[in-house]
Amino acid sequence: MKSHKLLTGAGIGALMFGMSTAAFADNWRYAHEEYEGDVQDVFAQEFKRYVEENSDHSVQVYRFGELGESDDIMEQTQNGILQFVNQSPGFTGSLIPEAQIFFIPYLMPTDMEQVLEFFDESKAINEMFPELYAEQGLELLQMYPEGEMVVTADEPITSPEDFENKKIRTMTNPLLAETYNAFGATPTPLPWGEVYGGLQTGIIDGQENPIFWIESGGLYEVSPHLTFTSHGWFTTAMMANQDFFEGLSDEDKELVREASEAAYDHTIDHIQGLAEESLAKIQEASDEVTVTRLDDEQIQVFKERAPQVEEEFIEMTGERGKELLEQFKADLDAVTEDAE
Ligand code: 6CS
Repeated sequence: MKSHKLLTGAGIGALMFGMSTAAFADNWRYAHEEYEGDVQDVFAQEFKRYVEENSDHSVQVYRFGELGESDDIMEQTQNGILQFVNQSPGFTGSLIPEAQIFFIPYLMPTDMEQVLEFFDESKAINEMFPELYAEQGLELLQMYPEGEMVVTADEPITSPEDFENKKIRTMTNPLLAETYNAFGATPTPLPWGEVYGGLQTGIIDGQENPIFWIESGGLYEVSPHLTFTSHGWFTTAMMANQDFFEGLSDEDKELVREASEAAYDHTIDHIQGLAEESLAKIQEASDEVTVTRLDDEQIQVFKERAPQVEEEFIEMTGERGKELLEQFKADLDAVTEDAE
């Protein structure tokens, strides 16, 4: 009786599922980690536009805070409550340790064109990472950079000595904490929601983020000394719940892939010149802000501390991490050699 009931239920489910993919318009839920007009929102809105203009489906976009913190929206996606999520490796690093590769300092070049070419062509990004995400039930659709990381603090930072006794907020992955340990600071991992208040009350003395976010989140108001350290890029990733994705018709799978391509292209256009515009807005809004750009000699002192973070990455991720790192470096070499 029970199995008969189950079969009937499954049959009805299959029927409904078939109908929903073939005949009905679906409403897909998509959450990201940022606010209106920020880079992840630009991506999500373009994805939504493409899906809605090219199908009968609709996409409901949830921004930061509407469904919780970054870890909450990832959990909701893995549980199938959300169909799509944009979560940055800064947070995914605790779920997929290899994603922490983006936090090995001075691995990526500073030149934006080279960085963009790397994301387009890298085997590590486009072939190896999808497999790692799939192990967590996630269909990785795009990885993309948002901007170069800039440190903000209560004083300008030019050397590891300046970082001494400074509590620097990091996203919640262990390798990024290692980077700030290596830089001479006291790393303080926190979710995003606690950063502005933490800086305001002095619980933390500084943090790192791309300039557009320092401007849009008003971080410069409470952490006015900006240092360009050239040590890395804020990278993010957009993905789908894999069971949901695999259950789509071929036509809808293609639609989702094309929409994520369109969103990627649109977002890459959006980030060109964004850092310069955001810095100009910050300088317009505040007389207190200082901008320090480390020179080659100062950068060298921080760079010398990168190998210990790389070793820690291999320690945390083993053979697979080592293979990923080798491919990542080969892909980067290909891009930087092209430029020579
Ligand atoms: O620092 C953070 O936690 C946030 N930074 C950016 C640029 N996007 C979302 C993330 O939560």
